[in-house]
Amino acid sequence: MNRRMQTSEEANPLRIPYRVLNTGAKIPAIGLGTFGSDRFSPDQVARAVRGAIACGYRHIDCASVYGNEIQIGQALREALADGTLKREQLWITSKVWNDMHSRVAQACRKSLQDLGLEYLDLYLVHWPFPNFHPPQCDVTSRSPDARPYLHEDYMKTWRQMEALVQEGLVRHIGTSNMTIPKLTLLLRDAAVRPVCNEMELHPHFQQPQLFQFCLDNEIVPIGYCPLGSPARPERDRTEEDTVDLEDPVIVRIAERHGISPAAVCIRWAIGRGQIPIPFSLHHYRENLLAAAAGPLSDEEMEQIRRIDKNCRLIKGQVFLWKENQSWEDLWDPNGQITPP
Ligand code: NAP
Ligand code: SBI
Repeated sequence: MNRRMQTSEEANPLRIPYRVLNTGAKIPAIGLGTFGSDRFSPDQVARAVRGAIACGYRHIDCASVYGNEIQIGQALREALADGTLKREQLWITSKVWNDMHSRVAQACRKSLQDLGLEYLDLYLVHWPFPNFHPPQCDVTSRSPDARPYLHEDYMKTWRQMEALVQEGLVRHIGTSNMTIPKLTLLLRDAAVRPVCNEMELHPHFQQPQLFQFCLDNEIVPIGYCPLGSPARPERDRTEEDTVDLEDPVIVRIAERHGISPAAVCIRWAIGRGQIPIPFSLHHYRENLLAAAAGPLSDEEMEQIRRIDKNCRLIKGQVFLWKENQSWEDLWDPNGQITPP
C-alpha cells in the first residue's frame, strides 16, 4: 500500500462516499447538521460534533444563526489537538445570515473566529432574502425591515462571496434555498460559480425539477431535513405536513433490510446523488453507518421516487416581506422570480 492510500484510509476509515464538486474538490457525502433549534443547547450540539468526529464524520454543517459556532469551535479544536486528525481532513461549512448580506466578510471572519479556523471549506448564502428576523420569531409576524429578493442585491452579496475565495478565507462558495429562476440568473452573472445549493430534500419533498437543474449545472444538491426534521420547532409545523419516517414504503424497505426508516432515507439520499446532513444527538453513528452501507436496489429507489408528496416543511414564513403574502411566493411558484 502506498503512502497516499494509507493517508486516505486513515482519513476515511469507514469509506464514507464523497461527491466531486465542480472545482474537483471532494466533499463527504454525509454531513452532521448542527441546528439545535430552541430545544438543544450549544453544548449539547458541540458534544454531538465531538462524538460524530470520533466515529468518523468528516463534514459538519454549521451556520452563525444556529448560535453555537463558539462551542462547535471548541469541539473542533479538541478533535484536531493531538495532530492525528488534520484540518484538511475535515469539511466545515458555515453560512452568512440574512442581516449580513452587505457585510459578508465581517460575517465570515466572525464565523472563522468562533469556529477557531483559518478557512472554511464552504461558505453559503443562507437565504436569498436580505431581511433580518430574529431566530426566536413568531411566524405570523412580519419583520419591519423585511425586503424582497432582488437579483442586483443578491449579486452584490455574491461579489463579496467571490472576494472571500480570492482572499483564501473560504475554499468554495455556494447557495442555499435558491430556486431555478434565481440560480439561472446567478449562473449567468457569477465569476465564481456556486458549487452547491443547500435545499430541503427528503422522500416526501424531492424537488425533482430543481434537483435535476442542479445536476445539469454541476451544482451539488445538499439536502437539509433529510429525515423530515421530526424535531423541528412548532413554528415550522402545519397540519398538512406528512411524516417520512412513518411512510409505509420507507418502513417496508427498512424492515426488509433490518435497518431503521432513517437509514433508508439516508441511503436513498446518497444513492440519488444528494448530500444529506442529518442533525442528531443520539443517532449519528447509525446514520454514518447507513451512509457507508451502499445503495438501495434500483427497484427500492424507484418505489421511494413515487412517494414524493411535495411536502415542504421549512416554508420560510419568517422571510415574507408583505402582509397577505403566501409562503409559496418565496419559492417562485410560477417559474419566475416573484416580483417585489
Ligand atoms: P433532520 O436531520 O431531518 O432531523 C433531525 C432529527 O431526526 C433529530 O431530532 C434527530 O434526533 C432525529 N434523528 C436523527 N437520526 C435519526 C435516526 N437514525 N433515527 C431516528 N431519529 C433520528 O432535520 P433538521 O435538523 O431540521 O435538518 C438537518 C440539518 O440541516 C440542520 O441541523 C441544519 O444543519 C440544516 N438545515 C439547513 C437549512 C438551511 O436553510 N440551509 C434549513 C434547515 C436545516 P436525535 O437528536 O435524537 O438523534
Ligand atoms: C434559525 F436559527 C432561525 C430561523 C430559521 O428559519 C428557517 C429554518 C432555519 C434555517 O435557516 N436553518 C435551519 O436549520 N433552520 C432557521 C434557523
